[in-house]
Amino acid sequence: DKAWWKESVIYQIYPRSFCDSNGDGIGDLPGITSRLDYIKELGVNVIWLSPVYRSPNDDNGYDISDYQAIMDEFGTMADFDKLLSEAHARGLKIVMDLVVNHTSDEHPWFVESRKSKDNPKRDFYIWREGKDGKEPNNWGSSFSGPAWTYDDATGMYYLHCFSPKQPDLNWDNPAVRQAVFDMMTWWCDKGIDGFRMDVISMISKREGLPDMPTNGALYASCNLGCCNGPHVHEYLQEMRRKVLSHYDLLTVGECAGVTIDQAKQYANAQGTELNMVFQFEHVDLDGGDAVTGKWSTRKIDLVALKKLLSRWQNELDGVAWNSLYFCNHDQPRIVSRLGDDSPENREISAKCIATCLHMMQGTPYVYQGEELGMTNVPFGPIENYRDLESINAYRDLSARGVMPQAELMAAIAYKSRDNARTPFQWDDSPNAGFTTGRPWIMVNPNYVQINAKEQLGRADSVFHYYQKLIGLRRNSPDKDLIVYGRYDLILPDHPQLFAYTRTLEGKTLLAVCNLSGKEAKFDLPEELKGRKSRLLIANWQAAPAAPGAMTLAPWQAAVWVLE
Ligand code: GLO
Repeated sequence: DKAWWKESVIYQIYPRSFCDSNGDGIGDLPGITSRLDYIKELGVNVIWLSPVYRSPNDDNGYDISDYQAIMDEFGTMADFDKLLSEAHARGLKIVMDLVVNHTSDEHPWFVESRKSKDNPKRDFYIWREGKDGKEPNNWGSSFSGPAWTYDDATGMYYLHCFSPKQPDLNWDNPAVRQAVFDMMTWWCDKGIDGFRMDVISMISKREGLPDMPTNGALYASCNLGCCNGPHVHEYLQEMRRKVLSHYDLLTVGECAGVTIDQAKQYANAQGTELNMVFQFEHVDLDGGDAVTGKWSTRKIDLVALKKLLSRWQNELDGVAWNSLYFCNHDQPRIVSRLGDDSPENREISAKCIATCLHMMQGTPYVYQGEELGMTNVPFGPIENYRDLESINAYRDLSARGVMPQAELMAAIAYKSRDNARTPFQWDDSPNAGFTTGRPWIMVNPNYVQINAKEQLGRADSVFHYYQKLIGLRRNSPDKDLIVYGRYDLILPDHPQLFAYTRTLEGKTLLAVCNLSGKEAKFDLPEELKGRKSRLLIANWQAAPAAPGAMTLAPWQAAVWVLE
């Protein structure tokens, strides 16, 4: 079935780093409002805002102390209402981040909960007695250390899958679910257009909170005890009935640990839960082992990536719906990760990666700066990082001597979430035009070369290439083919080319992307020969009007339509 959220392209904003209007070095809501025309020009129709709620900022707003107030540094509720109406006036929808696996420890619910064992809010969180003077089980936090913190007031431990300042809510308590649903309803009544649900696959913990395998690490990953737990689908169906079904929303669940089979349920075409999920398998392809976790400089294997994404494409077709993403506020920059961020190849490889992703079936997400080919950041010493995941990993892994120091720093430089969080590069003025003050995190020094102003003024920029890709999907004669066409991988074992077709009602789209720094030979498969063809988009001038036997230069990508 057709749906507007299947035909959308989403632009993710990390408000802290997008645009600062008042010179305090921190991005804010009026800053975003002042840049809506830029977003409109890119051609997307939806904005996803990372959290803008009141927060002590232990995890940059993913630790919320008041769901119905705006973070002081970002402005006021009046600023939010203005942003919403200005966006709507431009035909842009606003999707909010919904962070309800946990709250801040400064949320009034937790402030009450920790006071006494019989406090009415006690069961809003997950409290347990210690075991033999230690934590109640062996689960570890995603941000290093144990997933439990001892609280003096009552002599018990509370569970936190993330930082100790992010206590997990107890979703088994119907009062918690109702409180969350009421809050969501309040936002929906304000007129927002959807929710991106933070780690929503983790809300239902395994019965009895049992020890889980550590696989040689200090703690068992809390994902094992929390992801896709026994009641998660039941709770999401309840959310659908009580809230989501009353509005016309885009919903996407961030689903750590989700498999294809589970995604078929979360994002089922009957619409009983969510529209789509963010899966992690493809961004986990360059991880380390159970001990080092994500901290590794290993490169993504292209053949593995192709097979994996193709499986998601084929298996969800008709029964669920895919999201398409390489970048977000938790991922390093894709041009540095999968492409080549050297001055010679940065733009062409960024365009090649974009082509490959945007011509697939699913709803594409563009993360701020991705459309400029923004790169990873030469942070240098650990003092220049701001992200608690990176800082904790540095402390923990170096104290335990898990890897040589140089290797650890290289892995953090390559994988840190801060790579995505440096200020948006607006122009080549000081601080990249992001702020007139001192930015809360360093600016990537390459802003002098890589910035929006320069790219808006140049026809062959990465920005204009994204604009074209988005335009093809949003409003072109080939729109339905791009949005709904069936996906088939070709040349599955080719080590350089990511090539596939999309088919709908006798039309075939062919995408050929040389995701490598070497020339690659391509020949048209027999079954596609002899058809009338036209070039849809390519990242080099002399791309042929019809695909045939050819040699693609490094990072070349092109898309044709065969009728
Ligand atoms: C990814 C989130 C991340 C938050 C975490 C805790 O997992 O997007 O940024 O730090 O979920 O809320």
